[in-house]
Amino acid sequence: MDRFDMMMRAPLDRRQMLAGAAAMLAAVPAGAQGLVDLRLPGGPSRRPLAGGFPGKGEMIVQRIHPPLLETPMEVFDGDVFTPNDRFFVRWHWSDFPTSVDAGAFRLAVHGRVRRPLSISLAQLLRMPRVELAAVNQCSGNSRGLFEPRVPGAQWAHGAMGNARWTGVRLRDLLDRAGVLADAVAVRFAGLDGTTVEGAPRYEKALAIDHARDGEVMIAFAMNGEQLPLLNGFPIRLIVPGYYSTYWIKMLSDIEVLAAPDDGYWMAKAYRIPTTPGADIAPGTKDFPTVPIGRMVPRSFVTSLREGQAVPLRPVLPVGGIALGGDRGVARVELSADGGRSWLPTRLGPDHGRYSFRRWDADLPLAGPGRLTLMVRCTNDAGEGQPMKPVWNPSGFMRGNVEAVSIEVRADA
Ligand SMILES: Nc1nc2c(c(=O)[nH]1)N[C@H]1C(S)=C(S)[C@@H](COP(=O)(O)O)O[C@H]1N2
Ligand SMILES: [Mo]
Repeated sequence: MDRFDMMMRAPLDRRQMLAGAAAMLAAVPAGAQGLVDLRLPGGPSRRPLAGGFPGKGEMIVQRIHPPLLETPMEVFDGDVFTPNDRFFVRWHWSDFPTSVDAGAFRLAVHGRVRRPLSISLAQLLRMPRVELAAVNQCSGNSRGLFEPRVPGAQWAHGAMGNARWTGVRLRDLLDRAGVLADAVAVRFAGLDGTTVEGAPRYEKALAIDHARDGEVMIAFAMNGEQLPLLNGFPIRLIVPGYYSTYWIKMLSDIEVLAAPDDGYWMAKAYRIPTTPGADIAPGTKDFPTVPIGRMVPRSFVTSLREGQAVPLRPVLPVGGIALGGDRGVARVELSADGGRSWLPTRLGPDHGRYSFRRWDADLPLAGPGRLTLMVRCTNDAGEGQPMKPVWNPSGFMRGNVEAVSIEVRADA
């Protein structure tokens, strides 16, 4: 028996109970530790910072019903792997189980297959395992920075996180079920229902070749531990390089389809303009769309926060994280003059093409005054980050160069 068997065996006997579930569903937990200013340009910008959500440390509370919890930016400065208890949370409907009986749990595989399956966690744990580092990022991460403002969760940059995922290949499971020749797509759903009569449950689909690419996986562990319930205990789908709208949590149903999924969440929601970068002019009507897919390169300063004062010294250490989208990070550059000149940075260890990568640089300081730092990532396909933000009515796929202003003080 290895450590994952041990880890999952505990909840096979005991339910993973949510002691704090009542607190979560009541109001901002009594443990509200204050307010954080997300510096959003288009509306109220302060949010409560609170601990007390099940399995979670201090988080930025965007919403309670359903829970939308954002990771504070300084967490990303600690490690390229986001701790499970600080990992962001997003649900579409509040109707998800507050406890899951791991012993009774089954994952169904059905539809266009020769042998429909009902898989227990114990069976899943006996299958060949894979491990992969990958960033889970909401399509609407940084939406709160869109100008003009768009409706939806007003996230700053913390609707993302990076973890080491352990699980089984989706392909292996599909091969066991025996996919029929007429299969074109695979649809996924979790244990969550809806809270509105007649509303569509949350479901997403992948094209059959994508589902069978050997990288898409079903994870039962995150950073070596079982998944926090709010992040999808006992298992979730991992779609490396793709926005997390596809990363179905509490995955319980896999249906192989003979036609593309025409359900609400594929046909109506999570669609982007077909233009480069999903960029259109505000107010544009009736533009063609496609389902959102791969992520774009991004990079962030995490060692300094907006408005921070630093003492004048010859060289200022600056650091942060980058992701290449669906490719590895080739280089990260730093500018302190509004993007006119760029300095190379040192890259930290490479944890694979889908992971965050640490970068660090030594910035020479000329004297006191205000400095605007900008950072840009180029991935190993040569794709970089534009200076100008994109705009679309859903607030998806922000990927432009971000800026942080600091104050260099002779007297600080
Ligand atoms: N079952 C289920 N899975 C889901 C969702 C959901 O509402 N229900 N939301 C998706 C979206 S849009 C996001 S951003 C991620 C969030 O993952 P996290 O809460 O683990 O950070 O879950 C995805 N998987
Ligand atoms: Mo999302």
